[in-house]
Amino acid sequence: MIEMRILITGITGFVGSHLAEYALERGAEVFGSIRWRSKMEHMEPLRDRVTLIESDLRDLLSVRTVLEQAQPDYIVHLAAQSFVAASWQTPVETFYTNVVSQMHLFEGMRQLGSAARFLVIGSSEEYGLAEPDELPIRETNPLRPLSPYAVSKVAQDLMGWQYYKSYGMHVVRARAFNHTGPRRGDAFSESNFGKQIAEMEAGLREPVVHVGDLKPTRDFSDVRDIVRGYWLLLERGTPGEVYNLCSGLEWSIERLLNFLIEKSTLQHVEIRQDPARLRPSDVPVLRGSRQKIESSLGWRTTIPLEQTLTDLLEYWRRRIGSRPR
Ligand code: A2R
Repeated sequence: MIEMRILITGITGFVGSHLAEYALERGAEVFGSIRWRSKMEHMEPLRDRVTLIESDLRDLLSVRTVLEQAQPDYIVHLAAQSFVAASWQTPVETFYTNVVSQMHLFEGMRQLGSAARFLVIGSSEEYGLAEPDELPIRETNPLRPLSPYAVSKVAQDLMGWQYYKSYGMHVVRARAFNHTGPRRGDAFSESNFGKQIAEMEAGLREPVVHVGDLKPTRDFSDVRDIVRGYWLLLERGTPGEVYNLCSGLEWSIERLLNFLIEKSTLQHVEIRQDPARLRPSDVPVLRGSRQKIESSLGWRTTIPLEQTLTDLLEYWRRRIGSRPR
């Protein structure tokens, strides 16, 4: 078997660390771009098995150096300002990080004549406002982004299409719906709830969960299913095409929270809304159609969300438990 060389930008993040693990299991040689100040926590267990390259994705020369060193067959561009809520405070930074870094990768590839397969990481947030009669959301649905983050993802997605069309580059576009699991950043609601609950169980905070809007519904998958889907898209996705990755199931944020509370050892928990956690405009409903990727490539989610959330809570319990008091 030929050993694939994969370059993962954003390898230190939530998805990046899971993808690196999966790629290693598949026998790939894994390269990751990092920043000098990147948090290395998720990299510790993998450190001896991956090659980390310090770089600045906002600098074309630096990106070229990464490409030259990694000589990748596959590139997955996960580096991003990944948090929707933060994008309201930092719209320019969000756009610049997400969009310009991808353009540098494409331009670097062109300059070096790289024939690598490139996976663009889009998001269900690109669909934004979906009317009830437009559900489940297919790849052909209109894009009505409702946040600076969502606009940056639309730009990344359409840039992928343009580089495929203009230069014949092997670009596949993924639109991943929400995904979670162990190592999810604590800025994200479900992970934040898990962390708060684990801290309450450890007696580190009063039994009050601080929440934002609990009404929106989302289509959640397990991150371990998502990275398997990403790998499949690199192997067998049709260049230029876009694919939803989703479970097709809808959970409200409230249901997620209640599930985590039920899983906890706590007798009574107060739920308190924190106005700072509300957004200027939020997407009310996201439920995807997984028909395209399932019928063309045979991918579907395998891990029920109940299992994912249980693993997420366990992750926080382990972390909180090991914290010095
Ligand atoms: O913050 P760091 O240095 O540990 O690296 C994060 C990286 N990142 C950047 N890398 C280079 N230049 C930047 N300006 C920059 N800003 C952030 O992106 C980290 O390795 C990664 C983001 O990790 P998470 O926040 O955990 O995001 P997650 O959930 O892994 O999202 C991966 C992709 C993104 O495209 C999302 O927009 C999408 O999936 O949902």
